[in-house]
Amino acid sequence: MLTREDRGWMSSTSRSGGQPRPGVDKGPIHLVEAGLPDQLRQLGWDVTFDGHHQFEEISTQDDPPIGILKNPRQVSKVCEAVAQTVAGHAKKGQLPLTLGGDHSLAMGTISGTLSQYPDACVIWIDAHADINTAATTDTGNIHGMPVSFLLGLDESIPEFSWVKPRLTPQRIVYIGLRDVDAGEKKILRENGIKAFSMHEVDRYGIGKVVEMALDHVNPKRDLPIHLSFDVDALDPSVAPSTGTPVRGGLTFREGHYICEAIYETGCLVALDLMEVNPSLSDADAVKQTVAVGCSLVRSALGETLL
Ligand code: Z70
Ligand code: MN
Ligand code: MN
Ligand code: MN
Repeated sequence: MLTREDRGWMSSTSRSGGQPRPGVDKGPIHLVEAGLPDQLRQLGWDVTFDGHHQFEEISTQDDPPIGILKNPRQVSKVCEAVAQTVAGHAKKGQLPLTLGGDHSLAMGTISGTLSQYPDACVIWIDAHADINTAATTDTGNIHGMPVSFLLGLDESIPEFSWVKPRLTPQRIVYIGLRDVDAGEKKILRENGIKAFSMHEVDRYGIGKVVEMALDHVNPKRDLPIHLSFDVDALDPSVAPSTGTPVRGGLTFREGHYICEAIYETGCLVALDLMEVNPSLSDADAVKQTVAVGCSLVRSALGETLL
């Protein structure tokens, strides 16, 4: 497992085709300009920042909807490129940190992680389950669908056939859910996928929830962990600058506790921070959201309170 002496690798993916609101592609630039690379160096990480991947060679033109799925070819190609990049860095023993961008990118990051660590488990922190299929999506926004492609639940779209379903329903767990579509609830139930909604966070407290989540996907605490954190899991009062804020979310400390507890396992091999959208609110809200985003990443990479 990685320690602080290992090299960290940071990348940002400035793409937003998986959702309709402009600006989420600018999230990473703000996180980096706020000083995240140096903050991680101060924690002892040897950070290599790859630069802001724009994937300019991947066109946003000539990409008509498939069914109601928006920008399907563009999203697929960007994710495939991200998967190769993440896999390449993981192969070298680096810990890939991917800043989004919208959450469809997790198809790429998690595929990349699984190619190097086939037994990895995924901890998905989000207000949403992002598990719609082409048959269940109401919006056609692919950022609401990455988990279904990762699990191989939707094989109807050839553009996403490169996503080899190496993730199994027992190897993913959710924390923070509170805005789940009816079709998604059915998919979660039918596949026996474990999810801790805000209801469970209220009932048990975040400490117990993280312990139960880890007991489910990683009972012996010996499997590699990919943490995929959608900033909209946090309450909008904590992280306002995101495309789909949903009230009743995680507090500042609950979000940080999750990151700290996962770091403490020593099993973290890859990290995503997604859906920071600086264009959706005033400057103070952006500053607050970016600061929280940086601080979540620091917590997941070993910052302690004492
Ligand atoms: C809805 C859909 C979603 C993030 C919104 C919303 C999905 N279930 N995900 N914001 N991050 O469009 O499928
Ligand atoms: Mn690189
Ligand atoms: Mn999400
Ligand atoms: Mn979300």
